[in-house]
Amino acid sequence: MSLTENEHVIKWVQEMAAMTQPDRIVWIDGSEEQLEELRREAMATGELIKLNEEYLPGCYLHRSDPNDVARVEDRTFICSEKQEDAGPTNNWMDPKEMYKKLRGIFTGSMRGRTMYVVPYSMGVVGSPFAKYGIELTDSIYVVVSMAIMTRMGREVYEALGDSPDFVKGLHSKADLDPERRYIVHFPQDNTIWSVNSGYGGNVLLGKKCFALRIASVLSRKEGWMAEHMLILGIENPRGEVRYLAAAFPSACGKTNLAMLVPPEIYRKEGWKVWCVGDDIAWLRIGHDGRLWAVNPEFGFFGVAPGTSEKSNPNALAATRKNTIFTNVVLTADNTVWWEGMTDTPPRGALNWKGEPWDPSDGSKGAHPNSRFTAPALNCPCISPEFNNPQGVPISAIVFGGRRAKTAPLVYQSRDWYHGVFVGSIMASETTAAATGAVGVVRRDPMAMLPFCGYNMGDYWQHWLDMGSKLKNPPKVFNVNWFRTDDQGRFIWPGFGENMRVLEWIMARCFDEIGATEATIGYLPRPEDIRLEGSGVDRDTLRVLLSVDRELWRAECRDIREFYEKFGDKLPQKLKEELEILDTKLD
Ligand code: OXD
Ligand code: MN
Repeated sequence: MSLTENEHVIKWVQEMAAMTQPDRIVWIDGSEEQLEELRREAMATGELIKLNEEYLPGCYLHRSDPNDVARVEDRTFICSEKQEDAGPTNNWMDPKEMYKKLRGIFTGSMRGRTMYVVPYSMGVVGSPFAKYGIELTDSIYVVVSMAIMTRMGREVYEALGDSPDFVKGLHSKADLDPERRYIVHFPQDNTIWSVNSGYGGNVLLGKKCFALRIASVLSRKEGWMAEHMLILGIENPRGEVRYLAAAFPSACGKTNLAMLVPPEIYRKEGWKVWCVGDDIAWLRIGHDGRLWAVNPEFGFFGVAPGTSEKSNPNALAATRKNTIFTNVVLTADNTVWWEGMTDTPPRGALNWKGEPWDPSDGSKGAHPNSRFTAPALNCPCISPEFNNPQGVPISAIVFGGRRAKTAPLVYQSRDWYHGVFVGSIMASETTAAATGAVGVVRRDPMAMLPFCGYNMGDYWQHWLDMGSKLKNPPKVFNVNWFRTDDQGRFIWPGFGENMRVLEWIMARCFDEIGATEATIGYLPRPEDIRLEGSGVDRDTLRVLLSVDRELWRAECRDIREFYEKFGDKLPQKLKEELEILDTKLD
């Protein structure tokens, strides 16, 4: 029986059911009893495996199809009415044509299955930031994962009332055919259709699809921002908590930074770090003219390999109960393991495909993109403001990437507009972890390249416009934890030691410390970054803060080439910033 009288919801569910033809429709109410019944059903079919209740209470393992283990950017589309509104960095197809193609695939795709109707909120239900969505899916894995990743359940219908203002998500695993896999966004219809995948990033539609791609379009229309950013609070020994939001491309340590453990000398002085979010930030202008942020999600969908007691004890602790693991190793005592969790792989375990695994043959036990889906409230350093419907005030925006030589450890932009330029030229060098050439520079503006639901040129203009509306904009910084020496070894220790850089950033935001003006922006004076206990000496810090003109001239040429893709959508202001940089380098 339907849980709402909202005629827009009912009509749409009927239409989608007429197309996909499920045997039955189940309306998800968010209750623990209903979820428990679904988990039991999924255990009976092998879709979920119950883990050791003593060590991992309420935890399950899920294995995705081996051909379906990651987001598929080449099969992800933004079907705006006009191609130029999707821009040069998105796949596009005429929406009419795409609907026709997808109707062909969805027709009868749920035959013999159940369609679950999943109401969810991105943000605290009823908060000024909140947006609502309904996902129709034929996957129990999706239902139970959405219950972790979002605020899900019948209260969403109460908040929605009879409004048509909800994001319509349709997902079917269909037959998991990679050739007919599509992740498609229709921004003008607030609609997402995802088919032939069961992998989280493609099918938990509240996350990348709604909270970034669709929300980026809505936020431009409505005057706010949807960003691929972590949010963290830094509490100083005086008890003041100051917040920053930070964007990094993948494989740059975003989750580790979001849950940073300060070095011992800082902890002794009373410094603390609070995690508000690890992946997505929605930002609005507050009455005070500052930018305020919420994390619209309710859980973490984190990469498992590399997560350990040493690298990220907070993330590990978050996964110790009520968590779903995907594509990790199953040990003989029914717990989980992945590369980098401990030094010694378990014996007698099954690999991510469920096959007996012999670590000595050199194969990986967990898939490199294996994941945990964990409740945010499990995290020991979750911010007391996590559920604050007003969000937290942002003092700093931090961009970053992985650069061996070019970018210094940290620099500050001259103002908001220069900061937008710094975000627009974000880039990362490829690592040996991925296939393809190592050290190739890949531009990923604001870490939004795969997530911006409209033309990136318009997106930059929106950033510039937001600055004009902010009486008190955050200061904008760029960091690089990945400078190397001539042997290719990292010279900055990273992880918790990054606290030393965050301290400088916050001091700059509150005018508590000076800086040196350089060609690319403001740099720390070497004596202003605290080094006691870091293992880094002042001379090394000088190297970390150095700016090589020749490399930056080459960088300017590369940026110019990248910018050319955007034609007349490239904001004039960014062109000017590039000219200023070019001139300063001469
Ligand atoms: C993620 C991603 O999964 O950015 O968060 O790919
Ligand atoms: Mn992400």
